Amino acid sequence: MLCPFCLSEVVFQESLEGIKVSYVCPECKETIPVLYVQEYRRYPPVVVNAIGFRGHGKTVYFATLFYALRKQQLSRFWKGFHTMCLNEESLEIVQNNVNMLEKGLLPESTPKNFPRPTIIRLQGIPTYPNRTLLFYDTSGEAFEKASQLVQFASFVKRAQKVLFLLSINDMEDIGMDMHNLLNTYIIGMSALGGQTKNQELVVVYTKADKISNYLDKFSNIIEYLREGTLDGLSNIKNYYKKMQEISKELSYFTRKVLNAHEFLNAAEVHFKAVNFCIISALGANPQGDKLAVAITPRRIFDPLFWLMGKPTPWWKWW
Ligand SMILES: Nc1nc2c(ncn2[C@@H]2O[C@H](COP(=O)(O)OP(=O)(O)OP(=O)(O)O)[C@@H](O)[C@H]2O)c(=O)[nH]1
Ligand SMILES: [Mg+2]
Ligand SMILES: [Zn+2]
Repeated sequence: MLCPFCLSEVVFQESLEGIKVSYVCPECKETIPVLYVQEYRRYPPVVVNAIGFRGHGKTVYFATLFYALRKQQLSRFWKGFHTMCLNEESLEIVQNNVNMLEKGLLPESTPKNFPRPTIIRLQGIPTYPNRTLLFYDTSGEAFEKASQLVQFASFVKRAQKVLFLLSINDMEDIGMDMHNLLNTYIIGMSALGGQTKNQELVVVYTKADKISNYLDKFSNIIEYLREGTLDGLSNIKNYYKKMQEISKELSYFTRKVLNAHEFLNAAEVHFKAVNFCIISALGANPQGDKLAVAITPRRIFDPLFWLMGKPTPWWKWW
């Protein structure tokens, strides 16, 4: 089983103290949530990662995702849907993020260290099997140098799909910055002994509310964003099809508008697949470190669906 703290493949050690059962990782000695171990096969883990430069929206994205999963009453669209935090620490993180956003506050820049995961189960999304999501968020500084990535972001090696979060307005030389991030990632992964060829890359353009000037010829994408986050969720199969369409348009946008030719060419060679999506976690530009209006996230489930893969009818799960 995958240890959520050190990401080694291990057999957890069980110990009984009176009637209390606990599990410990033999590698990192962390205590593992009991439900994680006992129901590992029913809720397999997915490594949710966010790779990107400082200030490009990684932490805010995760915060709004926790907010949406907890507060947007998704069971209106998906009968039986619910989330479950697997330890106290994760529940606290989720609650703190929800409270913070409701008060109109934003998270601080993330310190550079090997992150502890936020562990959340998802259950009841139609056509998707149950999953345990392991969210890892570290400082963008960890992605500026391959040696830093190896030290602070080695969780990427265990990810089947990797999310590159890129804020177009926060890059000086877009094509080169994108290419540099990819290059750093590829060197880091090779130093970790990982194979990017076995991974899928998902490029997530963040802060979409700030890039309308880039998108003026892409009315389909503007309309898709305008419709919000919840539109279309009740029909996952169609939702996924639409995501694929948007991905193709964003690939074209990356080549023709952003001129990120080398990034695209290199990504296609080094990854099993490359897909694109676009989000606005906040829905509007904040004023300093505060929100001027309540958050209205746009399309923030798309990266999550790309991570979880193609929806499959339940009879094909076996
Ligand atoms: N307009 C707009 N601004 C955003 C959005 N998301 C994040 N921001 C702004 O970007 C800032 C940085 O976002 P973070 O999520 O903290 O960035 P990060 O990638 O985690 O940065 P590090 O932790 O330093 O690596 C926030 O404080 C917001 O001001 C968005 O959807 N729209
Ligand atoms: Mg951060
Ligand atoms: Zn461990």
